[in-house]
Amino acid sequence: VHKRDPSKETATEKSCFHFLELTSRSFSAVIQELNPELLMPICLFYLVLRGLDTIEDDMTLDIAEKEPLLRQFAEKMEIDGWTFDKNGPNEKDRELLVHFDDIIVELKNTKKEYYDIIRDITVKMGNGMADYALNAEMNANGVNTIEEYELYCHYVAGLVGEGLTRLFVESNLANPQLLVRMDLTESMGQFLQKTNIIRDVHEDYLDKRRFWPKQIWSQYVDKWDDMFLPENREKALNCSSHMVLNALKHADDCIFYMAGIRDQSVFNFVAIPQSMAIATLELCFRNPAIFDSHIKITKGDACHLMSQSTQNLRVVCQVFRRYVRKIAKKNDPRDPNFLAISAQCGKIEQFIETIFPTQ
Ligand code: PS7
Ligand code: MN
Ligand code: MN
Ligand code: MN
Ligand code: MN
Ligand code: MN
Repeated sequence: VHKRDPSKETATEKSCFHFLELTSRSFSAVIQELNPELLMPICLFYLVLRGLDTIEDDMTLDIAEKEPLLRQFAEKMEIDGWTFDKNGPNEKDRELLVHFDDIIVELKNTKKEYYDIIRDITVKMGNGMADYALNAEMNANGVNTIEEYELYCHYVAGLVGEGLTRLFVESNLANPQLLVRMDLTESMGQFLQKTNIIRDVHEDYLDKRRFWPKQIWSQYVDKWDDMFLPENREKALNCSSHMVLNALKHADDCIFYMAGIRDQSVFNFVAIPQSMAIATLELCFRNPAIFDSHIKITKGDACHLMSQSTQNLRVVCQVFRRYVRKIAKKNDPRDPNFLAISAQCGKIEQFIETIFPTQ
């Protein structure tokens, strides 16, 4: 197991790890245990994207300022001493942007091969976020079609996966074949982001943001606000099942992707968030609490998932199977999505069975 060595770290490296711990819920620990070759590049990749997301999430920032900042973020991160401390952002992670000069120092010490990947993804994500922020501002109604929903998830998570896979292959820690199966990488990001969007529906509603596509929710309610009325709980739950079903279609690909990882520290890094996601999806499934609070898996469950996701693919598949079975058990025959969910759960179980037959 790899360990950081703080006695060999520069002041700006220490600062980067400080902001990593400050801003990440689950990523901080796994990043710090990464193979030394990728430790700093992925820490910086995380901090750059966290900076971008802090700007995207700041709903008090005027769109006239937000849009160009998102589009030009990759240029800002090349300017020595650049920070964002004038009058914002108002997000909880603003400290990171106030001290962004430290991240810039370390970005300049990064191997060109890695830096170019980080920069390329930052350009694409910043422009994608800007497009969606502008659209939400102009139409005041968020995402319409499933295609738009998945394109948003591509910008904020599929692209993260692309950058990470390129870093893993560049450093020889993953099978280069993963580069010709970018659809698998895309699924890794889509699965995490869709789970986040399902779980955060209430928090996003309070921020006047909507990521659930109209194409799906309009099958259950007439107006988005109606989703949150207590008298519509049954309709809202059926709608959330539809969203969970849509997320579950990525599960097979995620398992297949993880089979292509060669390094144990990289395996842990990719598997932990995926296990947390399937557990979170199960927690959200047919859970009315998502419509009025912020729900999270328990510390105990998270601990258990961590230890299981740091072994091997067989154990991670057992985790997936356990949660898929819990979803199948909770599935309600009165839900219009019942049959499709039942079939999808069966499909995932079958897929796991073909990789690891039970006898
Ligand atoms: C570079 C490790 C492993 C092939 C900050 C990890 C927001 C779910 O939506 O703020 O604002 O509520 O809770 C992580 C694929 C990305 C996708 C993405 C960068 C996995 C900025 C994580 C993480 C690809 C854009 C949660 C996607 O943030 O979300 C590194 C392979 C950041 C991964 C955002 C979302 C992360 C997320 P929201 P959160
Ligand atoms: Mn965001
Ligand atoms: Mn965010
Ligand atoms: Mn500073
Ligand atoms: Mn969210
Ligand atoms: Mn959240």
